[in-house]
Amino acid sequence: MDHLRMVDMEFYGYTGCLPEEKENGQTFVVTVDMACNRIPGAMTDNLEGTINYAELYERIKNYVTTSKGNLIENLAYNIGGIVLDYSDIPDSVKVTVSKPQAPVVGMFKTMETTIELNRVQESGFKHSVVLALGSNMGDKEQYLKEASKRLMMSGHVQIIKAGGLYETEPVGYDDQPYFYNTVLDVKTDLEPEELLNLTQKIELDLHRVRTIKNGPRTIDIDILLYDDITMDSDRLIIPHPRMYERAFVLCPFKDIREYDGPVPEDKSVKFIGQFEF
Ligand code: PH2
Ligand code: MG
Ligand code: MG
Repeated sequence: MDHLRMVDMEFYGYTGCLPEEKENGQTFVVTVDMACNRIPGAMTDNLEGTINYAELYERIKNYVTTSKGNLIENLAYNIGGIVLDYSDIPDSVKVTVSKPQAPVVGMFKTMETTIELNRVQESGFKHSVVLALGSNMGDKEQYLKEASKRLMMSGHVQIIKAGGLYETEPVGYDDQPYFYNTVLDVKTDLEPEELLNLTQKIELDLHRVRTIKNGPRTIDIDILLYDDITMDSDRLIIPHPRMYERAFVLCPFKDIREYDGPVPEDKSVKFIGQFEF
């Protein structure tokens, strides 16, 4: 086995179960150990044949410094997902995350977890999907959080990253409250229509009642992109046909994906903060 290791990368992050950890943050030390039968670049001396650790570093840094989950285990698991997503070269990855300043009274060197992922085991979640979430009834932020939680609890969706949370002017049907909108970058093992069944079930369970088209809703979950497929069935059009006409989609979308196209300016969209799922 060949290995490429990124050792003791230090970041300031906000993962932790206690509110003060999410609020004040602390130092995280991350080691990523990638293994591959033979790293092609070892023979070819060509950067194409290996993992560009500078670029991967930026992705890991971006994730660790913006994520506000509870557990270092989950942080490590998601870093593993980012690594396997970034490059086809590693067959497996071992991620160690430690918090040397964990809020525990007593003497210790660090609090640490190691999570191992290999491609075969993870290939179940091989589809890359972007979901758009919106709510304009009740506790809007709570509805977005609850929907994210239910997606994860389904066992079929892993949230890789969330965009910002935005307060947005209604589009389409004007006489209704402002929305909260965000987008999620997720991995799933579900086919498009199976994923739609799940999102519709979550919408129903969260008391969404369909009355007026484009009218008020506790929660709306739309599939924007699914890998790079295009489809047009009775139930589902992918990419979402109106996504490029809507600033409430494109603003959070730009937080998670490369997008240089135009963003309509006819409706107001106000950034509130990073969406904490
Ligand atoms: N969703 C719609 C129609 N109009 N406007 C805003 N601002 N945000 C939404 O999520 C939204 C909308 C249909 O799903
Ligand atoms: Mg919608
Ligand atoms: Mg919808």
